Amino acid sequence: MQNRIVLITGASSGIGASCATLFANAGAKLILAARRKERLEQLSNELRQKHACEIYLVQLDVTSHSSVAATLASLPSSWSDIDVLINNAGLSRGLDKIYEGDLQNWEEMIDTNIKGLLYVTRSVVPGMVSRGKGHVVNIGSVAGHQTYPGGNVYCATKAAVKAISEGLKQDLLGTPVRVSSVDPGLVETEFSLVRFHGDAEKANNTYQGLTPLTPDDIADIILFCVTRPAHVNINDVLVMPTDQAGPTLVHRQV
Ligand code: NDP
Ligand code: 8X3
Repeated sequence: MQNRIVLITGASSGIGASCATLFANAGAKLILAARRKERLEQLSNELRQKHACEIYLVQLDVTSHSSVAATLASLPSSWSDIDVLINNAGLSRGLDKIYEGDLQNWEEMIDTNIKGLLYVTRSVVPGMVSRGKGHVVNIGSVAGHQTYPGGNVYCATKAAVKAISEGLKQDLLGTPVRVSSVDPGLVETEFSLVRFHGDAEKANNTYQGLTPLTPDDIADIILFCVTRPAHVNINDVLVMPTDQAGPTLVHRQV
């Protein structure tokens, strides 16, 4: 990864922040994107001290097509040739039945997980094609493989990510640009806190009595995917905790 330029969306927390740490350790140059700039600044200060790595921060809301297009088009020339795009920014909101669902929650999930991922991809991939190198890693989910009760719209967004990863791979056939989807089960991050709008008790219950994956586990898999030889494309990795066998099939110690 030495001197490779890696753009990570949603780098202010969880899986994205772990990717920043592991890729910095591997010698990459990092473009870190998220809405919470102060979080990115704190992370980049820590990484610069530990790894002396080069980091470029962008405050970015992936749901805004105009901001995504303008921000990525105006990267300094020394940062514009992105080698690896990690489309990680995403969220879930609520666990309501569809017929009782909150439209604002739906809009936010669809705008972030599907449209945001598409906007960033649309801005970055043409450069990869014209330079003849690049790797896109989309963060899907077990939720994109199997729908669970209350997951409805979130699961639909991750099923869309699965379809987009497959479609992008097909569209890039004949170019050297690679596409991988990394699809985790339960990972302990701020994900559940966001899903339950800051209700820490509900969020903690998600991981009660089991050993969840850590964000570093996922970052490690992403790093593995992008460091295979150029002729190897890992299409999809479905990864769960040992204590999980499906979205709702979980072993908890009581
Ligand atoms: P976190 O809540 O810890 O991190 C989510 C990240 O996404 C934050 O950095 C947040 O940054 C960013 N983000 C959210 N909305 C936007 C936006 N509009 N624009 C830019 N960045 C945004 O959760 P995770 O690390 O767990 O989630 C990362 C990805 O992993 C998501 O796509 C999620 O769906 C997926 N995933 C998570 C699993 C889990 O169990 N945790 C399992 C399977 C998949 P900020 O708020 O600063 O903008
Ligand atoms: C996150 C995993 O099972 O909570 O995508 O939806 S799950």
